[in-house]
Amino acid sequence: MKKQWWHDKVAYQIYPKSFYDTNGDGIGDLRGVISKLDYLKDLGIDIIWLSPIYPSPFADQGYDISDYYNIDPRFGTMHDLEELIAEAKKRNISILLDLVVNHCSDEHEWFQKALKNPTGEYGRYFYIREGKDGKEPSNIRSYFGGSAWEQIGDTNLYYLHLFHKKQPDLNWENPVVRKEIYDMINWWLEKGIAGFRIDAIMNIKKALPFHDYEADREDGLADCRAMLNENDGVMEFLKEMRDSTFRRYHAFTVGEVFNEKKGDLSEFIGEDGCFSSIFDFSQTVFGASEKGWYDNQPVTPDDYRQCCFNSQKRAEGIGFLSNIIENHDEPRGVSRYIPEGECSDEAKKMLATLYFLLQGIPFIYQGQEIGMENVPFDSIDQYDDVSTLEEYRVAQLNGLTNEQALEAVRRYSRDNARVPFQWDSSENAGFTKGTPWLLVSPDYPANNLKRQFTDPDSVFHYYKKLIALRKSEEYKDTFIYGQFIPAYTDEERVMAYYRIGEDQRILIIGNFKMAEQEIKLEQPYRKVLLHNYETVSGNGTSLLLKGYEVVVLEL
Ligand code: TEU
Ligand code: CA
Repeated sequence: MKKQWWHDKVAYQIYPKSFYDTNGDGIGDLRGVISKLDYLKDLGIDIIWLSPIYPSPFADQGYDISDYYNIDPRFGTMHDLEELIAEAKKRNISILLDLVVNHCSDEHEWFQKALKNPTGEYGRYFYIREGKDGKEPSNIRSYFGGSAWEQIGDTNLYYLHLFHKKQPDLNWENPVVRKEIYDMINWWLEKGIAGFRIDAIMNIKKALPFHDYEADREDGLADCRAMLNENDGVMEFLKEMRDSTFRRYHAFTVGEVFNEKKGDLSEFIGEDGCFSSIFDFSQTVFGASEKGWYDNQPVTPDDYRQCCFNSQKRAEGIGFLSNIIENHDEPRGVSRYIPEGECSDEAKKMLATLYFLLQGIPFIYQGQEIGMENVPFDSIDQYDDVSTLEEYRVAQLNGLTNEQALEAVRRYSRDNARVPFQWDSSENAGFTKGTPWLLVSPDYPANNLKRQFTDPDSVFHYYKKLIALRKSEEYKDTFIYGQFIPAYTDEERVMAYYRIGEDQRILIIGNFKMAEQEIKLEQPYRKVLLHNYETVSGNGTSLLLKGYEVVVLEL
């Protein structure tokens, strides 16, 4: 595989609104990010992905952009962003922005002009269609619930929004729109950012002409994915975008790609692929029900292992996936993948090790490095996230009591990951001197960075060691380019694999349960590279793993 500058990097996602607030308005800001650069450098981070910081009405927390060329005043100024890029560069850290171009905000100038003249030049920037017999042009459902079509005033015209009604979809079939987007991307790359995380990008290609699909719920609508699955040709847009923008700058791009078709992976992340990488979402979509969150099936340790191993196989020899346990759209990984009641510091360290040493680019989501867990919200009114509110309604509609519906959204709400970062034990977890925009998780007095900093056995210090190991001169080649081979797959609730380099053989093994587990080694080990307990038990040829013990061994 041809080596690329991003292959050996460790990335960190910042959700700016909840990272660190410097002016007391309760909202995290760019100066907050600047002030924590040394912290991130010390942790071992090379790449920072910032969730959207552009002007936005915040109908979907900044993923509804009203001006692609500016910074929302709540986050700061363009000068702050330039300073952030420059300060990051001094520390050898690259900045990625979030590229949200499937849709913009309904408050974007383009859409405002389109509303004034829906059949004119700007009308063609969007998907505007006539209604059918006084109803929507087709029966597709938006991701956030309800029809994906919104009526324009009292006309017979409707515009398409696959997400919130304040997020009208941009018409990628229109070459003028594509040119606007590519110009904007290049403008940002010129500013010195290293690339982008690319939002919801598989949605840009619609199956035209629009038509009805078989309804899949009682609302008579069909999941919009039925429409998306029907089309071909997204790759033409993606390659055109790459050639007009990223490729010219040697930019790093990571696509939010959910449903690439079998065999397509090399077109996405191969040497001539449209992106540098795409996220591996196989664990996050596992067990997801078409009916809604209330019907999702939990991911067992063996399912988790299977998802990771399948993805490793799928990408083998093709390219680098980006590996995560969580992001701003998902519950906390430690609350999701570690079975209920078993979430200890040891278990958190084990999960960290198991995903981090897979082949690919590891991403850490803010707070993950201190083991932040899901939040015990105790009322639906405490949630802000649009998709949480919709899933609560769907659960109620399907006969769940309010308490059961709350229980269901508590497991999956995006707000689990969106609450403020827990810096210390002072009021509001040290996140703000004002009133935080979203509840602070009540566990912050016990779990916060300051406390973990002083404890050498903390999850935080473990993450530092894990990152350092992956980047160490001695082992990095094996962790980055070494072959991946599953191990001990017959053992239940054991997740283990080898990474094999030129003349190194490393075993990563985790006991994904409370009970002890004996493991026969294929050969005696030479060295313990990382471990979440003080001592390794067993004799030279076997290991006796304690509950949630993980160990990285050089054989
Ligand atoms: O998410 C795209 C996405 O496909 C959604 O299905 C998302 O996983 C779902 O809403 C979770 O409930 C991206 C962003 O990451 C997300 O924050 C935005 O809301 C969305 O695009 C629209 O821009
Ligand atoms: Ca602020």
